[in-house]
Amino acid sequence: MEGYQVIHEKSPAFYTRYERKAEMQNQTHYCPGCGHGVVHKLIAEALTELGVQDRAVLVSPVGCSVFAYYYFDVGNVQVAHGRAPAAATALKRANPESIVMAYQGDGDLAAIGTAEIIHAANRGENICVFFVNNSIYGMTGGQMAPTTLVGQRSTTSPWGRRSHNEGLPIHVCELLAALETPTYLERVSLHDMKNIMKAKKAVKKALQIQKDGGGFSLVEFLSPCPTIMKMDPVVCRKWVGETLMKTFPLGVFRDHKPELPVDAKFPHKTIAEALEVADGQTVDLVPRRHHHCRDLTVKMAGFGGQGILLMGQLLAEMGLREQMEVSWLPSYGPEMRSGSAHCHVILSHDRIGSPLLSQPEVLVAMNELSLHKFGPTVASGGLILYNSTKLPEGFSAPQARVVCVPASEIADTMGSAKVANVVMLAALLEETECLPTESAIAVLEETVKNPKLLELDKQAIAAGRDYVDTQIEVGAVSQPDGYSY
Ligand SMILES: Cc1ncc(C[n+]2csc(CCOP(=O)(O)OP(=O)(O)O)c2C)c(N)n1
Repeated sequence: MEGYQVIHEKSPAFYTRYERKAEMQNQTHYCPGCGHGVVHKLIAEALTELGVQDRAVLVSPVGCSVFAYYYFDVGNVQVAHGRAPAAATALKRANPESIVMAYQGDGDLAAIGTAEIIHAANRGENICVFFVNNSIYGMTGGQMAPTTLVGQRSTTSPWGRRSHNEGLPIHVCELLAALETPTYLERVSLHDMKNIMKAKKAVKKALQIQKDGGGFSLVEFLSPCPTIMKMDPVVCRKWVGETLMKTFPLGVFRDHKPELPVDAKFPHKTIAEALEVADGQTVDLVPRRHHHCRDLTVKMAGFGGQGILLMGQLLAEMGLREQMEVSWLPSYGPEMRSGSAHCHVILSHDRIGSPLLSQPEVLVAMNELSLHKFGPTVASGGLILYNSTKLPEGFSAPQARVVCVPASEIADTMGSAKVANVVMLAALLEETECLPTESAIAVLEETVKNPKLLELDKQAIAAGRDYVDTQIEVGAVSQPDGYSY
């Protein structure tokens, strides 16, 4: 048209080039006519228009959209099948200022992930869920989905879905609308331009709600999947508008912020509200006692029965007592006793992004196996505490200071092998000075109810501390430049 110039440009919320495959740097992996590409475009445009790209996090699912992280220039997390709402919950709670989106297909959300979506919606999490309902499992070649229509053929319902045998299609918006907590639920369709523009409005609205701290929203997109439906893309769009839409009527199923009862003891309805009291300002709810506490990341490892997990719990409890941010991530071996057990503990003055440690500053190795397995992972300048009088032959960790503390032997001389973990905990406190020993005593007094055992634990604390104090450098086989402990 004269006087008009059509400009095709990609939203800045997409990467300029897609790194997935060298020959596909200008295109996504989606089939022609697939709805995922359209939904991607709508989300990207909305992120840009709302100015939230730099704090957006997309949780991509298992399904055809598993590679969304190759396209969106935002924080990206790809999760196990169906778990996007759970991961999105954690991301949002850890970083309330972020804009978190769970992106899911119908197999992902309404089959394997049914529990996650219902509970996230029921908690009223302040996240957006973008739910692409193409009525079929696309990525795996066309199995029946919970949203497959009655009579619709799939590889697992070659005769067509039968309600008496496979049940009726699940209506996700209607199901979630039975809960009191969601704020916004809308079903839109991608079958023509007019509806795509409506879908864009819905995406933007959901993101705006989250930006305003408004709670849980879900937008369901009726979407074409021409490849699996073995249809021409144009025919498939028509099928969405004429057939899919009959079973899944479009509409807004919820559009108001729920009024939830306020707990008198905790006047903020959500953690996010507690942290962002006004105008996005973050306030500390409790004054913090930081002065004598040190940030630390610790991996504790040994075999089941050595009290590894309890040792980690005690350290985390101590951090909590000192009003630090803490996390404790346990991992159990398959057996109860003698299997491997380890845990990760983080003590921090700032909020903790992830409880998982790939390079701990400190390793507490309660047996030889753990020393060999995890010793090399200790960060440069870190510390290894090993439960023995000497290191096994051939072991080396040149990046860390290594100190042998015969915690089991010390515990044996005290008459109870069980307190080796407490001896080692005391050695850790003394070596790192991360938290005051009094804090350990206070935590033990709170948690150990048996007076005899408490007395033994207190002795174990003293023994571990004394061992380190009097035997400084004993067993330190290496102390590289720049070590921190
Ligand atoms: C735990 C687990 N179970 C099953 C699978 C196989 N699987 C991969 S994608 C998929 C279905 C995806 O369908 P949908 O969520 O509708 O997304 P679409 O591919 O249609 O976009 C399944 C069952 C898997 N990867 N992991």
